[in-house]
Order: sequence, then C-alpha cells, then structure tokens
Amino acid sequence: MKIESVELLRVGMPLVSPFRTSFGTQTLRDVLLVRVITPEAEGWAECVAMADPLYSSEYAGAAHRVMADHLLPRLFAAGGEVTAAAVAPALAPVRGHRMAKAAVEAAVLDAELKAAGVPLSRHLGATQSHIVSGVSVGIHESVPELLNTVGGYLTDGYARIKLKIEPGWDIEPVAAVRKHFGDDILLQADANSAYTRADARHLAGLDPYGLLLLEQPLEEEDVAGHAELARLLTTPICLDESIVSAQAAHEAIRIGACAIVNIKPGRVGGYLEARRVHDVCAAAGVPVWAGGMLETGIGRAANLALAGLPNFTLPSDISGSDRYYRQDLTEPFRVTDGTIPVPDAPGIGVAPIPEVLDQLVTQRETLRPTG
Ligand code: OSB
Ligand code: MG
Repeated sequence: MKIESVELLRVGMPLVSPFRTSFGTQTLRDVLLVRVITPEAEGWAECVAMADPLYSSEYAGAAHRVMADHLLPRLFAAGGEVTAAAVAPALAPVRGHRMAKAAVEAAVLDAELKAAGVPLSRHLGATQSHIVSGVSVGIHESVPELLNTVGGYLTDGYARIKLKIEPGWDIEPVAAVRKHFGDDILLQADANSAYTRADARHLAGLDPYGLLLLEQPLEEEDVAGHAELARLLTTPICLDESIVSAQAAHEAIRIGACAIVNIKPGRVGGYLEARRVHDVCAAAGVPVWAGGMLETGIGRAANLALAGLPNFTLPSDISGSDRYYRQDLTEPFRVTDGTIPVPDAPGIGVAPIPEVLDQLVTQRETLRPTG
C-alpha cells in the first residue's frame, strides 16, 4: 500500500462528567487522531495518550511530536510503501512511545483492511460478536453520591462495575456498593498504582467483598511487589500499567504477579502486539479483558474488535459512547442487554462524522513522504 499523506488532528472532547482517579481528574480529552490517506482507502486511529503524563509517561502533545518528528519519517522511509505488519519493525528503533506507535500502526491497518474489505475483528481472529460491557466509576465526593452513580449505571444495563480507589477511598466505598447492591453484582476495583507493598494488610481488607479482581495496586515497575501482594490477598490481582508487551505479560504471569490481565492496545504498542498478549495469557490459562482509555468511537470500535478474541472472558471497560461524550466523533456505540456489538464493516468499521470533526478539531498537520 502506498501512503500519500498522513494527517495528525487534535480534537477537544469534553467529558459528560469529571472522571477522577488516583492520578487526577479528567474533564476534557485532548484526542490525537491519525488519518492515513492512500489511493485505495483512508485509515483512522486514535492515540490513547492522555493530556497529561499521569497514567503513564506518554501524553498527547509528546505523542504528536514523536509521530511528526520520528515515527512518520521512519514510516515514509520506503517512499510511503508499507504494510501494517511492517509498521512495528520500522518503528522499533525508537524506544518506548508505545501509544504513539500503536496509533500509527492502527491507522495503517484500518486503511489496509478497508481497502481489502476485511473487518478488523475477522483479521484479528475474533470469535465473539458482542462484548460484555462494564463501566469504570471514578472517585466520588461521598458514598451516597457514589451509590447514586452506580445505581444509574446498573439501570443503564452495565454488566459489571469497576470502582476507582485510592488511599482514603477504598474499603468503605467497596463495602458500601457491595452492601447496597448485593452479592450478585460483578464488582472490581482499580488503584492505578496508588499503593505500596506496605499497604498489603490494608488491601487485604478488600478480600471479604468478593471482588472479581484488584487492578494495578502498586507501581508500574513493581511487578515483583504484585507477586508478593498476590500471596497475601485472596482477591485476584490484575495488571494494567505494568503490562507493556507480550514479554512483560509472560514474565508477570511466570512470577505470579497477576492472575488476570487488562489489555489496552495503546499501552502495549498496537493491536498486533495486543493479540500476542492475548495469546501469551491464553497459553498460560490467564483470562483477559479489554481495558479502556476514555476513547472516542474511533478507538472504541477497534477495541471491540480485539475484545472479540476467545480469551477475553471477563467484562470489558468498553462502555457506551454516552458514558463519556454527549456527541461522539462517530455514530454512537450503545449498550443493549449489557453488551455492545462488534462492528462488522471493513477495518474498524467506522470513521469520524465530518461535521462533528470540523466542529471539535483544534489543530491539523499534514505530513507526506518525500521523493
Ligand atoms: O486504569 O483503566 C484505567 C481511564 C483512563 C486511564 C486509565 C484507566 C481508565 C479507566 C476507564 O479506568 C476506562 C474507560 O472507561 O475507558
Ligand atoms: Mg486500570
């Protein structure tokens, strides 16, 4: 496939309500979109890096620069001739920047699959047509407000509730949600690395509440600490931030640091690496589920395709568009009977609605192969 040009767009997407986690409060997503233009088709992808480097070291502004200054020149090195499979090897000399690399690869893949008429789900080997939809609930000002929010999501049909926790907002909200909504709701917690090994005894206080899992309690680099913690808790440990590649997943599982893995394609450098993470986990008998990064419909569509792979057996963090945005960039995704259908049109199956994009775009930059 011959790339004629790549457009990098920045879009300001206000959230329907502030989303507070242990690392900060989000009210607006600064979305970086990648549009790959070829004679046969156009590919779209969303970079999941957030506005600030708080969840991980990457952030939207840096991802934009590294794409323009380092990744796209490497992509263009063969005069613009590329395949999606060749993108990761071409970008490998650049260290890190996995979210930026993932978006470049995903846009090329979307163009390639749209040109071939093949849905991403089929290309990746998906076997599930509907993805069980969970919702991630931010840290609230008070327990009554939290119960009100959770009640609303259960009414909306979400099949699983994930509570964001941090020191000072952990056992009490988990206990309150369990008591108020009963033993039947699927419940889990995500600390976004807010604790240390010294908090093991405190975190064991979550054990009586029947959580499906506790996500990333310790620092990204402290994989061994998670193994230690896993031996002290009955609640299964799930890793998010620490799993940056299939290799990292393999090592974490080998030392007993996690019983479950959250897969986010941006965090591991792309959908093709994400499929390898899935495969490593499947081979080890470790179930996985699809994480989220407050994606617009562009990223959400691609995540649904990946989440159709057979070892995605726990409910996802892929919620309906209206959980995040009053106006999504694409046709909205909706939850029915607790699931969202996997798109079945070629590529990611969607593209931005031009009028919506024009309204929300804050910056555009076009880059072209030379020669
Ligand atoms: O840790 O899973 C996380 C959102 C942004 C950054 C990190 C995380 C999250 C979420 C929400 O928990 C996932 C979503 O609803 O998209
Ligand atoms: Mg997480």
